Amino acid sequence: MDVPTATSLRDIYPDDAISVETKRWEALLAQFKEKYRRQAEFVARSPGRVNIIGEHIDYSLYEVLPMAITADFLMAVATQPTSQNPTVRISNVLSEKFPTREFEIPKEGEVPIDASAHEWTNYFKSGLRGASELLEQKRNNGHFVSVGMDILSDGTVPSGGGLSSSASFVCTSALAVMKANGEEEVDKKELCELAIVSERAVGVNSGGMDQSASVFSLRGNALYVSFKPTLSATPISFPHTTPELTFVIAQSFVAADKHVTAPVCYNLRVVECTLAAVFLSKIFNLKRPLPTDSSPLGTSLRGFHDTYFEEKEGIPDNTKTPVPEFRAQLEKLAQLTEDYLHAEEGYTRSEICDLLGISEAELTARFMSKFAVRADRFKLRQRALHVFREAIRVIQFRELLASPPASTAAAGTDDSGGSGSSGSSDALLHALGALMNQTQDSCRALYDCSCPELDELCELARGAGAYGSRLTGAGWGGCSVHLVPKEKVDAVKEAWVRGYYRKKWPDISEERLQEAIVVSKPGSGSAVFKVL
Ligand code: NG1
Ligand code: MG
Repeated sequence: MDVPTATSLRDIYPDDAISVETKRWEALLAQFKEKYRRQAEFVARSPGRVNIIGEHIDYSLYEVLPMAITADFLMAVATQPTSQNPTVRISNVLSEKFPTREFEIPKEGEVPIDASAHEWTNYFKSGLRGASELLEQKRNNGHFVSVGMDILSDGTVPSGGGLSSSASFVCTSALAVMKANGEEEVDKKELCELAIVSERAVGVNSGGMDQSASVFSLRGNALYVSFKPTLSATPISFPHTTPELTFVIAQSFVAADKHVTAPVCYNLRVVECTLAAVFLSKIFNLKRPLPTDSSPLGTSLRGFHDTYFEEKEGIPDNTKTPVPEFRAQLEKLAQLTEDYLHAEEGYTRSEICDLLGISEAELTARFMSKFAVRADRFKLRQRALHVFREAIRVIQFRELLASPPASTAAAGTDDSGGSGSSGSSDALLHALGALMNQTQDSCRALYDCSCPELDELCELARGAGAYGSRLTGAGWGGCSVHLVPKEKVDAVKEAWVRGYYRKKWPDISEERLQEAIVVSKPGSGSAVFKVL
Protein backbone atom coordinates (compact mmCIF):
# COMPACT_ATOMS: atom_id res chain seq x y z
CA MET A 1 0.00 0.00 0.00
CA ASP A 2 1.66 3.20 -1.18
CA VAL A 3 1.54 6.76 0.05
CA PRO A 4 -1.06 8.45 -2.20
CA THR A 5 -0.29 11.39 -4.47
CA ALA A 6 -3.06 13.86 -3.78
CA THR A 7 -4.37 15.91 -6.70
CA SER A 8 -6.59 18.07 -4.56
CA LEU A 9 -6.68 19.12 -0.92
CA ARG A 10 -10.07 17.41 -0.80
CA ASP A 11 -8.16 14.13 -0.93
CA ILE A 12 -6.44 15.11 2.30
CA TYR A 13 -8.62 17.26 4.54
CA PRO A 14 -12.19 16.96 5.84
CA ASP A 15 -14.55 19.42 4.09
CA ASP A 16 -14.76 21.85 7.01
CA ALA A 17 -10.99 22.37 6.89
CA ILE A 18 -10.60 22.95 3.15
CA SER A 19 -10.81 26.76 3.04
CA VAL A 20 -8.31 27.29 5.87
CA GLU A 21 -5.89 24.71 4.47
CA THR A 22 -6.12 26.11 0.93
CA LYS A 23 -4.99 29.52 2.17
CA ARG A 24 -2.21 27.89 4.23
CA TRP A 25 -0.86 25.91 1.25
CA GLU A 26 -1.02 28.93 -1.06
CA ALA A 27 0.97 30.97 1.47
CA LEU A 28 3.51 28.16 1.84
CA LEU A 29 4.10 27.88 -1.93
CA ALA A 30 4.28 31.66 -2.37
CA GLN A 31 6.78 31.97 0.46
CA PHE A 32 8.82 29.09 -1.01
CA LYS A 33 9.14 30.91 -4.34
CA GLU A 34 10.10 34.14 -2.62
CA LYS A 35 12.74 32.47 -0.49
CA TYR A 36 14.35 30.12 -2.99
CA ARG A 37 13.60 32.03 -6.20
CA ARG A 38 11.89 29.01 -7.78
CA GLN A 39 8.78 26.81 -7.57
CA ALA A 40 8.54 23.91 -5.17
CA GLU A 41 8.35 20.56 -7.00
CA PHE A 42 6.11 18.83 -4.42
CA VAL A 43 4.65 19.10 -0.94
CA ALA A 44 4.94 16.15 1.47
CA ARG A 45 2.60 16.00 4.48
CA SER A 46 1.96 13.79 7.48
CA PRO A 47 -0.64 14.50 10.21
CA GLY A 48 -0.56 14.44 13.97
CA ARG A 49 -2.73 11.97 15.77
CA VAL A 50 -4.87 11.71 18.84
CA ASN A 51 -4.85 8.37 20.64
CA ILE A 52 -8.43 7.36 21.39
CA ILE A 53 -7.51 4.39 23.60
CA GLY A 54 -4.52 2.11 24.21
CA GLU A 55 -2.15 4.37 26.13
CA HIS A 56 1.47 3.45 26.93
CA ILE A 57 1.06 -0.05 25.54
CA ASP A 58 2.50 0.27 22.02
CA TYR A 59 6.08 -0.25 23.22
CA SER A 60 4.78 -3.33 25.04
CA LEU A 61 3.62 -4.36 21.54
CA TYR A 62 -0.12 -4.39 22.30
CA GLU A 63 -2.68 -3.03 19.84
CA VAL A 64 -3.75 0.63 20.02
CA LEU A 65 -6.55 2.75 18.52
CA PRO A 66 -5.41 6.22 17.41
CA MET A 67 -6.84 8.45 14.69
CA ALA A 68 -5.15 11.09 12.53
CA ILE A 69 -6.22 14.68 13.10
CA THR A 70 -6.33 17.53 10.55
CA ALA A 71 -3.25 19.26 11.94
CA ASP A 72 -0.14 18.16 10.07
CA PHE A 73 3.45 18.92 9.08
CA LEU A 74 4.00 20.25 5.54
CA MET A 75 7.27 20.35 3.60
CA ALA A 76 7.42 22.17 0.26
CA VAL A 77 10.49 20.82 -1.54
CA ALA A 78 12.63 21.49 -4.61
CA THR A 79 15.68 19.35 -5.35
CA GLN A 80 18.99 21.02 -6.08
CA PRO A 81 20.77 20.08 -9.32
CA THR A 82 23.16 17.17 -8.63
CA SER A 83 26.43 18.53 -7.30
CA GLN A 84 29.61 17.28 -5.70
CA ASN A 85 28.53 18.75 -2.38
CA PRO A 86 24.78 18.32 -2.02
CA THR A 87 23.39 20.57 0.68
CA VAL A 88 20.05 20.97 2.45
CA ARG A 89 18.54 24.40 3.05
CA ILE A 90 15.66 23.97 5.47
CA SER A 91 13.46 26.78 6.72
CA ASN A 92 10.10 27.17 8.42
CA VAL A 93 7.27 29.66 7.94
CA LEU A 94 7.88 30.66 11.59
CA SER A 95 11.43 31.72 10.80
CA GLU A 96 12.17 33.47 14.07
CA LYS A 97 11.09 30.46 16.16
CA PHE A 98 12.69 27.92 13.79
CA PRO A 99 15.75 29.60 12.17
CA THR A 100 16.81 28.57 8.67
CA ARG A 101 19.62 25.99 8.62
CA GLU A 102 21.93 24.90 5.84
CA PHE A 103 24.15 21.85 5.99
CA GLU A 104 26.09 19.60 3.65
CA ILE A 105 25.04 15.98 3.19
CA PRO A 106 28.14 13.94 4.14
CA LYS A 107 29.63 11.85 1.33
CA GLU A 108 30.17 8.92 3.63
CA GLY A 109 28.64 7.95 6.98
CA GLU A 110 25.40 9.27 8.36
CA VAL A 111 24.31 12.86 8.73
CA PRO A 112 25.38 13.77 12.32
CA ILE A 113 22.60 14.42 14.87
CA ASP A 114 23.34 16.02 18.24
CA ALA A 115 20.43 14.54 20.26
CA SER A 116 21.45 16.57 23.31
CA ALA A 117 20.68 19.84 21.53
CA HIS A 118 16.99 20.67 21.09
CA GLU A 119 17.67 21.72 17.50
CA TRP A 120 14.42 21.78 15.52
CA THR A 121 16.05 20.35 12.41
CA ASN A 122 17.13 17.20 14.30
CA TYR A 123 13.79 15.65 13.36
CA PHE A 124 14.44 16.33 9.70
CA LYS A 125 17.95 14.90 10.00
CA SER A 126 16.60 11.73 11.63
CA GLY A 127 14.14 11.34 8.74
CA LEU A 128 16.94 12.02 6.23
CA ARG A 129 19.14 9.44 7.97
CA GLY A 130 16.40 6.79 8.00
CA ALA A 131 15.35 7.36 4.38
CA SER A 132 18.99 7.29 3.21
CA GLU A 133 19.55 3.94 4.93
CA LEU A 134 16.38 2.53 3.35
CA LEU A 135 17.32 3.80 -0.11
CA GLU A 136 20.82 2.36 0.31
CA GLN A 137 19.27 -1.07 0.97
CA LYS A 138 16.75 -0.79 -1.89
CA ARG A 139 19.20 0.48 -4.49
CA ASN A 140 21.97 -1.75 -3.30
CA ASN A 141 24.79 0.10 -5.09
CA GLY A 142 27.04 1.25 -2.28
CA HIS A 143 26.76 4.18 0.04
CA PHE A 144 23.68 6.28 -0.69
CA VAL A 145 24.01 10.07 -0.68
CA SER A 146 20.79 12.07 -1.00
CA VAL A 147 20.37 14.86 -3.53
CA GLY A 148 20.45 18.39 -2.20
CA MET A 149 17.12 19.93 -1.26
CA ASP A 150 15.54 23.30 -0.60
CA ILE A 151 12.76 22.98 1.98
CA LEU A 152 10.16 25.26 3.51
CA SER A 153 8.16 23.65 6.29
CA ASP A 154 4.99 24.52 8.20
CA GLY A 155 3.68 22.48 11.12
CA THR A 156 0.30 23.04 12.80
CA VAL A 157 0.52 20.12 15.27
CA PRO A 158 1.09 21.74 18.68
CA SER A 159 4.57 20.62 19.79
CA GLY A 160 5.13 18.81 23.10
CA GLY A 161 1.38 18.37 23.27
CA GLY A 162 0.73 14.63 23.03
CA LEU A 163 -0.57 14.95 19.46
CA SER A 164 2.60 13.44 17.98
CA SER A 165 4.08 16.59 16.49
CA SER A 166 7.45 14.81 16.51
CA ALA A 167 6.17 11.78 14.59
CA SER A 168 4.41 13.95 12.00
CA PHE A 169 7.66 15.90 11.47
CA VAL A 170 9.78 12.73 11.10
CA CYS A 171 7.26 11.02 8.77
CA THR A 172 7.01 14.08 6.52
CA SER A 173 10.82 14.42 6.47
CA ALA A 174 11.40 10.78 5.49
CA LEU A 175 8.68 11.00 2.83
CA ALA A 176 10.18 14.22 1.42
CA VAL A 177 13.64 12.63 1.15
CA MET A 178 12.20 9.54 -0.59
CA LYS A 179 10.34 11.70 -3.14
CA ALA A 180 13.28 14.07 -3.68
CA ASN A 181 15.44 11.04 -4.51
CA GLY A 182 13.08 9.85 -7.20
CA GLU A 183 11.05 7.15 -5.43
CA GLU A 184 7.91 7.04 -7.58
CA GLU A 185 5.92 4.98 -5.06
CA VAL A 186 6.64 5.00 -1.32
CA ASP A 187 5.40 1.93 0.55
CA LYS A 188 3.50 2.99 3.69
CA LYS A 189 4.87 0.17 5.83
CA GLU A 190 8.47 0.94 4.84
CA LEU A 191 7.93 4.64 5.51
CA CYS A 192 6.34 3.93 8.88
CA GLU A 193 9.02 1.51 10.05
CA LEU A 194 11.82 3.85 9.07
CA ALA A 195 10.08 6.72 10.86
CA ILE A 196 9.75 4.62 14.03
CA VAL A 197 13.45 3.78 14.07
CA SER A 198 14.46 7.31 13.05
CA GLU A 199 12.56 8.95 15.87
CA ARG A 200 14.52 6.96 18.44
CA ALA A 201 17.66 8.65 17.08
CA VAL A 202 16.52 11.82 18.84
CA GLY A 203 16.54 10.13 22.23
CA VAL A 204 13.05 8.85 23.08
CA ASN A 205 12.61 5.09 23.15
CA SER A 206 9.15 5.31 21.68
CA GLY A 207 6.70 2.74 20.41
CA GLY A 208 5.24 2.79 16.91
CA MET A 209 1.75 4.15 17.42
CA ASP A 210 2.29 7.74 16.34
CA GLN A 211 4.07 7.02 13.11
CA SER A 212 1.51 4.33 12.19
CA ALA A 213 -1.38 6.73 12.73
CA SER A 214 0.42 9.46 10.82
CA VAL A 215 1.17 7.28 7.78
CA PHE A 216 -1.73 4.79 7.51
CA SER A 217 -4.81 6.76 8.56
CA LEU A 218 -7.81 7.00 6.26
CA ARG A 219 -10.18 9.96 6.58
CA GLY A 220 -13.31 9.13 8.59
CA ASN A 221 -11.75 6.12 10.32
CA ALA A 222 -9.90 5.29 13.50
CA LEU A 223 -6.88 3.03 13.05
CA TYR A 224 -6.38 -0.30 14.80
CA VAL A 225 -2.58 -0.64 14.93
CA SER A 226 -1.02 -4.01 15.64
CA PHE A 227 2.71 -4.64 16.10
CA LYS A 228 2.61 -8.43 16.16
CA PRO A 229 3.55 -10.51 14.20
CA THR A 230 4.57 -7.42 12.20
CA LEU A 231 3.36 -3.85 12.00
CA SER A 232 -0.16 -3.64 10.52
CA ALA A 233 -2.93 -1.04 10.51
CA THR A 234 -6.67 -1.64 9.98
CA PRO A 235 -9.07 1.28 9.44
CA ILE A 236 -12.02 1.06 11.87
CA SER A 237 -15.11 2.98 10.79
CA PHE A 238 -17.19 4.74 13.39
CA PRO A 239 -20.82 3.60 13.53
CA HIS A 240 -23.26 6.34 12.62
CA THR A 241 -24.68 7.49 15.94
CA THR A 242 -27.06 10.14 17.15
CA PRO A 243 -25.81 12.24 18.81
CA GLU A 244 -22.82 12.30 16.44
CA LEU A 245 -19.70 10.80 17.99
CA THR A 246 -17.33 13.75 18.48
CA PHE A 247 -13.81 13.70 19.92
CA VAL A 248 -12.68 16.99 21.44
CA ILE A 249 -9.01 17.63 22.22
CA ALA A 250 -7.98 20.05 25.00
CA GLN A 251 -4.43 21.21 25.68
CA SER A 252 -3.29 21.36 29.31
CA PHE A 253 -0.52 23.79 28.23
CA VAL A 254 1.72 21.91 30.66
CA ALA A 255 4.87 21.38 28.58
CA ALA A 256 5.41 17.66 28.13
CA ASP A 257 8.80 17.62 26.48
CA LYS A 258 9.64 13.93 26.57
CA HIS A 259 13.27 14.56 25.70
CA VAL A 260 13.83 16.44 28.93
CA THR A 261 11.82 14.20 31.26
CA ALA A 262 12.47 10.87 29.49
CA PRO A 263 14.93 9.46 32.08
CA VAL A 264 12.36 9.78 34.88
CA CYS A 265 9.18 9.53 32.80
CA TYR A 266 8.76 8.01 29.37
CA ASN A 267 11.98 6.05 29.05
CA LEU A 268 11.67 4.93 32.69
CA ARG A 269 8.24 3.41 31.94
CA VAL A 270 9.74 1.52 28.99
CA VAL A 271 12.39 0.08 31.36
CA GLU A 272 9.78 -0.80 34.00
CA CYS A 273 7.69 -2.69 31.45
CA THR A 274 10.76 -4.50 30.13
CA LEU A 275 11.83 -5.45 33.67
CA ALA A 276 8.29 -6.59 34.48
CA ALA A 277 8.40 -8.90 31.45
CA VAL A 278 11.78 -10.34 32.43
CA PHE A 279 10.75 -10.58 36.11
CA LEU A 280 7.51 -12.43 35.27
CA SER A 281 9.27 -14.83 32.91
CA LYS A 282 11.70 -15.64 35.74
CA ILE A 283 8.88 -16.12 38.31
CA PHE A 284 7.08 -18.53 35.98
CA ASN A 285 10.32 -20.22 35.13
CA LEU A 286 9.93 -19.89 31.38
CA LYS A 287 12.52 -22.05 29.66
CA ARG A 288 13.13 -19.97 26.56
CA PRO A 289 14.57 -16.43 26.75
CA LEU A 290 12.01 -13.78 25.83
CA PRO A 291 12.14 -12.72 22.17
CA THR A 292 13.63 -9.32 21.57
CA ASP A 293 11.23 -8.79 18.69
CA SER A 294 10.61 -5.32 20.03
CA SER A 295 14.29 -4.45 19.75
CA PRO A 296 15.80 -1.98 20.21
CA LEU A 297 13.19 -1.59 22.97
CA GLY A 298 14.45 -4.89 24.36
CA THR A 299 11.97 -7.51 25.54
CA SER A 300 8.29 -6.61 25.83
CA LEU A 301 5.31 -7.65 27.96
CA ARG A 302 3.80 -9.00 24.76
CA GLY A 303 6.91 -11.15 24.32
CA PHE A 304 6.33 -12.50 27.83
CA HIS A 305 2.61 -12.96 27.03
CA ASP A 306 3.22 -15.08 23.92
CA THR A 307 6.07 -17.11 25.46
CA TYR A 308 4.07 -17.81 28.64
CA PHE A 309 1.09 -19.27 26.77
CA GLU A 310 3.24 -21.14 24.28
CA GLU A 311 5.15 -22.84 27.11
CA LYS A 312 2.41 -23.20 29.73
CA GLU A 313 -0.57 -23.97 27.50
CA GLY A 314 1.08 -25.17 24.34
CA ILE A 315 -0.34 -22.48 22.10
CA PRO A 316 1.88 -22.82 19.04
CA ASP A 317 1.50 -19.46 17.38
CA ASN A 318 -0.11 -16.96 19.67
CA THR A 319 -0.30 -14.20 17.09
CA LYS A 320 -3.33 -15.91 15.54
CA THR A 321 -5.29 -16.32 18.77
CA PRO A 322 -8.97 -15.45 18.30
CA VAL A 323 -10.06 -12.41 20.28
CA PRO A 324 -12.01 -14.17 23.11
CA GLU A 325 -9.00 -16.35 23.96
CA PHE A 326 -6.64 -13.41 23.64
CA ARG A 327 -8.79 -11.40 26.02
CA ALA A 328 -8.97 -14.32 28.46
CA GLN A 329 -5.20 -14.57 28.33
CA LEU A 330 -4.89 -10.88 29.24
CA GLU A 331 -7.34 -11.35 32.15
CA LYS A 332 -5.20 -14.24 33.38
CA LEU A 333 -1.95 -12.27 33.09
CA ALA A 334 -3.49 -9.39 35.04
CA GLN A 335 -4.49 -11.89 37.75
CA LEU A 336 -1.02 -13.46 37.83
CA THR A 337 0.46 -9.97 38.16
CA GLU A 338 -1.89 -9.26 41.08
CA ASP A 339 -0.87 -12.52 42.73
CA TYR A 340 2.87 -12.55 42.14
CA LEU A 341 4.17 -8.99 41.78
CA HIS A 342 3.58 -7.65 45.28
CA ALA A 343 5.72 -4.60 45.89
CA GLU A 344 3.40 -1.61 46.14
CA GLU A 345 6.32 0.75 46.63
CA GLY A 346 8.24 -0.78 43.74
CA TYR A 347 11.27 -3.05 43.46
CA THR A 348 14.82 -1.91 44.17
CA ARG A 349 17.66 -2.73 41.77
CA SER A 350 19.08 -5.28 44.22
CA GLU A 351 15.69 -7.04 44.56
CA ILE A 352 15.47 -7.26 40.79
CA CYS A 353 19.08 -8.50 40.54
CA ASP A 354 18.47 -11.12 43.24
CA LEU A 355 15.49 -12.54 41.37
CA LEU A 356 17.14 -12.42 37.96
CA GLY A 357 20.45 -13.67 39.34
CA ILE A 358 22.45 -10.91 37.67
CA SER A 359 24.73 -8.14 38.96
CA GLU A 360 23.65 -4.51 39.17
CA ALA A 361 26.27 -3.72 36.54
CA GLU A 362 24.64 -6.22 34.19
CA LEU A 363 21.16 -4.89 35.01
CA THR A 364 22.28 -1.40 34.05
CA ALA A 365 24.13 -2.56 30.96
CA ARG A 366 21.27 -4.70 29.64
CA PHE A 367 18.29 -2.51 30.44
CA MET A 368 19.37 1.04 31.21
CA SER A 369 22.26 1.96 29.01
CA LYS A 370 20.89 2.70 25.55
CA PHE A 371 18.39 5.09 27.14
CA ALA A 372 19.50 6.24 30.60
CA VAL A 373 16.91 6.24 33.39
CA ARG A 374 16.99 7.62 36.93
CA ALA A 375 15.03 5.69 39.59
CA ASP A 376 15.67 3.76 42.80
CA ARG A 377 12.45 1.77 42.68
CA PHE A 378 10.69 0.21 39.72
CA LYS A 379 6.90 -0.21 39.97
CA LEU A 380 6.69 -3.43 37.98
CA ARG A 381 3.31 -4.45 39.48
CA GLN A 382 1.51 -1.23 38.68
CA ARG A 383 2.90 -0.82 35.17
CA ALA A 384 2.16 -4.44 34.18
CA LEU A 385 -1.39 -4.24 35.59
CA HIS A 386 -2.03 -1.07 33.57
CA VAL A 387 -0.68 -2.62 30.36
CA PHE A 388 -2.64 -5.90 30.54
CA ARG A 389 -5.90 -4.16 31.48
CA GLU A 390 -5.44 -1.36 28.93
CA ALA A 391 -4.94 -3.97 26.21
CA ILE A 392 -8.33 -5.44 27.27
CA ARG A 393 -9.98 -2.03 27.06
CA VAL A 394 -8.77 -1.64 23.47
CA ILE A 395 -10.43 -4.97 22.60
CA GLN A 396 -13.65 -3.89 24.33
CA PHE A 397 -13.63 -0.49 22.59
CA ARG A 398 -13.15 -2.08 19.18
CA GLU A 399 -15.92 -4.62 19.82
CA LEU A 400 -18.29 -1.81 20.79
CA LEU A 401 -17.55 0.04 17.54
CA ALA A 402 -18.03 -3.15 15.53
CA SER A 403 -21.31 -4.14 17.22
CA PRO A 404 -22.94 -1.34 19.23
CA PRO A 405 -24.94 -2.57 22.29
CA ALA A 406 -28.65 -3.21 21.83
CA SER A 407 -30.71 -0.07 22.16
CA THR A 408 -31.66 0.93 25.69
CA ALA A 409 -35.04 1.87 24.17
CA ALA A 410 -35.48 -1.76 23.14
CA ALA A 411 -34.89 -2.76 26.74
CA GLY A 412 -37.86 -0.68 27.95
CA THR A 413 -38.32 3.03 27.05
CA ASP A 414 -35.16 5.03 27.62
CA ASP A 415 -35.36 8.26 29.63
CA SER A 416 -35.68 10.45 26.53
CA GLY A 417 -38.43 8.13 25.27
CA GLY A 418 -36.64 8.69 21.97
CA SER A 419 -36.47 6.37 19.00
CA GLY A 420 -34.49 3.14 19.22
CA SER A 421 -31.52 4.61 17.38
CA SER A 422 -30.89 7.39 19.88
CA GLY A 423 -31.34 4.85 22.69
CA SER A 424 -28.77 2.50 21.18
CA SER A 425 -26.32 5.37 20.49
CA ASP A 426 -26.64 6.56 24.04
CA ALA A 427 -25.78 3.09 25.34
CA LEU A 428 -22.84 2.93 22.93
CA LEU A 429 -21.50 6.39 23.81
CA HIS A 430 -21.80 5.67 27.54
CA ALA A 431 -19.96 2.38 27.12
CA LEU A 432 -17.16 3.94 25.03
CA GLY A 433 -16.86 6.83 27.45
CA ALA A 434 -16.68 4.51 30.44
CA LEU A 435 -13.68 2.74 28.92
CA MET A 436 -11.94 6.07 28.32
CA ASN A 437 -12.59 7.06 31.95
CA GLN A 438 -11.12 3.76 33.14
CA THR A 439 -8.01 4.45 31.05
CA GLN A 440 -7.64 7.85 32.67
CA ASP A 441 -7.95 6.34 36.15
CA SER A 442 -5.34 3.71 35.30
CA CYS A 443 -2.95 6.25 33.74
CA ARG A 444 -3.22 8.33 36.89
CA ALA A 445 -3.24 5.64 39.57
CA LEU A 446 -1.21 2.77 38.10
CA TYR A 447 0.97 4.34 35.42
CA ASP A 448 1.44 7.70 37.15
CA CYS A 449 1.62 9.64 33.88
CA SER A 450 -1.20 12.13 34.45
CA CYS A 451 -0.91 15.49 36.22
CA PRO A 452 -3.31 17.72 38.23
CA GLU A 453 -4.07 19.89 35.20
CA LEU A 454 -5.10 16.91 33.06
CA ASP A 455 -7.20 15.50 35.90
CA GLU A 456 -8.92 18.88 36.23
CA LEU A 457 -9.71 19.12 32.50
CA CYS A 458 -11.25 15.63 32.67
CA GLU A 459 -13.38 16.44 35.73
CA LEU A 460 -14.65 19.69 34.17
CA ALA A 461 -15.52 17.93 30.90
CA ARG A 462 -17.40 15.09 32.57
CA GLY A 463 -19.29 17.61 34.70
CA ALA A 464 -20.38 19.41 31.52
CA GLY A 465 -21.59 16.31 29.70
CA ALA A 466 -18.60 14.45 28.25
CA TYR A 467 -19.14 10.66 28.16
CA GLY A 468 -15.42 9.93 28.52
CA SER A 469 -12.32 12.03 29.28
CA ARG A 470 -8.67 11.12 29.45
CA LEU A 471 -5.10 12.24 28.78
CA THR A 472 -3.83 11.32 25.32
CA GLY A 473 -0.23 10.62 24.29
CA ALA A 474 2.55 10.19 26.82
CA GLY A 475 0.84 12.39 29.46
CA TRP A 476 2.70 14.27 32.23
CA GLY A 477 1.10 17.31 30.58
CA GLY A 478 0.20 17.80 26.93
CA CYS A 479 -3.24 16.94 25.69
CA SER A 480 -6.52 15.34 26.73
CA VAL A 481 -9.20 13.75 24.55
CA HIS A 482 -12.94 13.72 25.31
CA LEU A 483 -15.91 11.88 23.81
CA VAL A 484 -18.62 14.53 23.77
CA PRO A 485 -22.12 14.51 22.23
CA LYS A 486 -22.21 17.23 19.56
CA GLU A 487 -24.84 19.25 21.40
CA LYS A 488 -22.70 19.33 24.55
CA VAL A 489 -19.44 20.51 22.90
CA ASP A 490 -20.12 24.20 23.64
CA ALA A 491 -20.99 23.48 27.27
CA VAL A 492 -17.77 21.51 27.71
CA LYS A 493 -15.72 24.28 26.07
CA GLU A 494 -17.40 26.84 28.34
CA ALA A 495 -16.60 24.75 31.42
CA TRP A 496 -12.92 24.64 30.41
CA VAL A 497 -12.66 28.34 29.56
CA ARG A 498 -14.23 29.36 32.86
CA GLY A 499 -12.99 26.58 35.11
CA TYR A 500 -9.48 26.09 33.72
CA TYR A 501 -8.01 28.40 31.05
CA ARG A 502 -9.23 31.81 32.32
CA LYS A 503 -8.69 30.69 35.91
CA LYS A 504 -5.03 29.79 35.36
CA TRP A 505 -4.32 32.53 32.79
CA PRO A 506 -6.83 35.39 33.40
CA ASP A 507 -5.49 37.36 30.44
CA ILE A 508 -5.32 34.45 27.99
CA SER A 509 -5.77 35.65 24.39
CA GLU A 510 -8.56 34.55 22.05
CA GLU A 511 -6.19 32.82 19.61
CA ARG A 512 -4.52 30.98 22.48
CA LEU A 513 -8.00 29.71 23.40
CA GLN A 514 -8.55 28.69 19.77
CA GLU A 515 -5.31 26.72 19.95
CA ALA A 516 -6.30 25.15 23.26
CA ILE A 517 -9.40 23.28 22.10
CA VAL A 518 -9.58 21.30 18.85
CA VAL A 519 -12.53 19.37 17.47
CA SER A 520 -11.00 17.20 14.79
CA LYS A 521 -12.65 14.63 12.58
CA PRO A 522 -10.60 11.52 11.76
CA GLY A 523 -8.24 12.66 8.96
CA SER A 524 -6.11 10.95 6.31
CA GLY A 525 -2.44 10.05 6.68
CA SER A 526 0.74 10.81 4.74
CA ALA A 527 0.37 12.15 1.22
CA VAL A 528 2.41 13.83 -1.49
CA PHE A 529 1.10 16.68 -3.60
CA LYS A 530 2.86 17.28 -6.93
CA VAL A 531 3.20 20.99 -7.66
CA LEU A 532 5.20 20.84 -10.90
P1 NG1 B 1 3.36 11.33 22.16
O1 NG1 B 1 3.26 11.85 23.57
O2 NG1 B 1 2.16 11.74 21.31
O3 NG1 B 1 4.67 11.67 21.52
C1 NG1 B 1 4.23 8.95 23.05
C2 NG1 B 1 4.96 7.89 22.20
C3 NG1 B 1 4.01 6.81 21.68
C4 NG1 B 1 3.19 6.20 22.82
C5 NG1 B 1 2.53 7.34 23.64
C6 NG1 B 1 1.83 6.77 24.86
C7 NG1 B 1 6.80 9.04 21.08
C8 NG1 B 1 7.33 9.60 19.79
N1 NG1 B 1 5.55 8.56 21.04
O4 NG1 B 1 3.31 9.68 22.22
O5 NG1 B 1 4.80 5.77 21.06
O6 NG1 B 1 4.01 5.39 23.62
O7 NG1 B 1 3.50 8.29 24.09
O8 NG1 B 1 0.82 5.89 24.47
O9 NG1 B 1 7.47 9.04 22.09
MG1 MG C 1 5.82 12.87 20.02
